[in-house]
Amino acid sequence: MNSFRSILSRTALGAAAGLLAGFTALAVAELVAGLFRPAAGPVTVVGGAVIDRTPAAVKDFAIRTFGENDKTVLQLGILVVLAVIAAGLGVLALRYRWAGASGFPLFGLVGAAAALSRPDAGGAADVLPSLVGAAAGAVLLCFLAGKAAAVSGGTDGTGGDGWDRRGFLVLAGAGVVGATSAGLLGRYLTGRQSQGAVASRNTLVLPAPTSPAPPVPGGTRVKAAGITPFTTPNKDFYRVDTALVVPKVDAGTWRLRIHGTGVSRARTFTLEDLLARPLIERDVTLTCVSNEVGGPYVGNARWLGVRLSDLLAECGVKPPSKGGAADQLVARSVDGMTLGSPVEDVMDGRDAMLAVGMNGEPLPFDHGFPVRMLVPGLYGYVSACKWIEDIELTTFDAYDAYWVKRKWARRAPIKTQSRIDTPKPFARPAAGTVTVAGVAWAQRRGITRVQVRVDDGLWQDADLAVQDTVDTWRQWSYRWQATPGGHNLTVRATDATGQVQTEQRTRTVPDGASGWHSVFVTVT
Ligand SMILES: Nc1nc2c(c(=O)[nH]1)N[C@H]1C(S)=C(S)[C@@H](COP(=O)(O)O)O[C@H]1N2
Ligand SMILES: [Mo]
Repeated sequence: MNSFRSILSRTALGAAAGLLAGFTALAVAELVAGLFRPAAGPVTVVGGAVIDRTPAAVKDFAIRTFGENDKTVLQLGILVVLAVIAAGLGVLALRYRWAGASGFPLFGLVGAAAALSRPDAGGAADVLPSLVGAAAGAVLLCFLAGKAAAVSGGTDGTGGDGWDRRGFLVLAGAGVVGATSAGLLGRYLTGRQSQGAVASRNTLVLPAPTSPAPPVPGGTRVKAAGITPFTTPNKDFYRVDTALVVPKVDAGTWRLRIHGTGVSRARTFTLEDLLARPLIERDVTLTCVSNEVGGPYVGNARWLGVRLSDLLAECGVKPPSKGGAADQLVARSVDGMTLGSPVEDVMDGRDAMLAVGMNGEPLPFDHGFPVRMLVPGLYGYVSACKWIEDIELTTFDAYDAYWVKRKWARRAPIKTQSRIDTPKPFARPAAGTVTVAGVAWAQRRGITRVQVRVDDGLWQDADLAVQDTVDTWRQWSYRWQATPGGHNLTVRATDATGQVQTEQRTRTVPDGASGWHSVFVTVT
């Protein structure tokens, strides 16, 4: 009898079998990944492949909407899609066992293709987790579908044959327990592989700089509640990258290769090599090209590192202005990311460095341990390669780096920007004196003036805090005599070349947002 209830319970049974098989597939894949290649778990590689293919506009939307949770949202989305598909395959498998189960290998192939398409793909180990996981899921689904078919074969859908029902439940229960242990074991193995890296970071002692940063001058910090601290603590420093699994690199086995066009003496450096060299320490404000006007993707830290131009000069590299053959330096990370910087900028005397320290400690893993690149004045995506392992000298004509292939500009100096940190949008301050304060930046040029405008009034000069260096942001404040009602506060900065921050609003794509930051408040 195909009563509605029996169809319903058959469907539920099939969906449960599919979900269990899907869960098992992922858990087994996790185990295989843990054994052979942690970065090749199916959700990680599919997520990575999605990120690689995300158009600039969608990426910006994701960053805008989900902020730094964008990666979690992506992975949850993938899991939900997989769950729905697995449940569907389970329902299908009750009727057409092989058709339903063969869906799994199909998705295994999708996972394997995604893995191979990742820039850091290395071969067989990359496809293994998806393929083995899918095979496990398919086999389990065949079994379960057989059992479930027998269970739901009863006349009224309640299952006439007690043994089969018990058999199904036992098998399903064993599946849950087995898959969960496999998944946990995989996670454990992945964690163990990074223990060497964690230990190498814990035991790393950073040498003192040969050229210390001058102390931050008195008066650099504005005293106003709600203003961004002048130095961004590491834990609060924004993070922008494509890595779903943060690379854990062992400092002991880390190498950096410098080679390519115009490199007369190609070399490979160990971390010890770098630490034995003179180290510079500098305050530098790093900015992301995806930062909207008023956005949070900017931070200032005290970095310790090796001067990059010295290293390049030793390898025989000359900037184009001195007859060098390469105009682009392509930095490559252990996860296959590529970032291209102008050789001229890197060698023009600014403090471009291979950084090993951030605010007095080794780089955090999130920020590129053991070594990252940093070029004052350039947006992160054209300069700040984290987990760097290779520097290739080439030309802009010959090679487009990762983001350039995705519609972002080849060259991207940081635009002059200013931001109101306090009051916050839609704040309700009391009438009287209200401190308006924030930060402004124009790395390499420096900030010479910040002005605030209330509604459509005249531009008023804000008080500038003391400038640390031209490579750092500068704090400012303005004492506003606030009158009751709704008001719009707007800020603009002028850099040391005399250029006033443009009012013209542009989007972040292709070379960074421009326009003025405004905040609406209601004075009570
Ligand atoms: N390996 C790697 N390096 C990278 C990126 C990345 O995705 N992968 N993102 C870049 C971008 S877009 C920026 S803005 C900076 C951000 O550095 P942070 O996360 O330490 O703030 O890192 C850069 N370096
Ligand atoms: Mo960025």
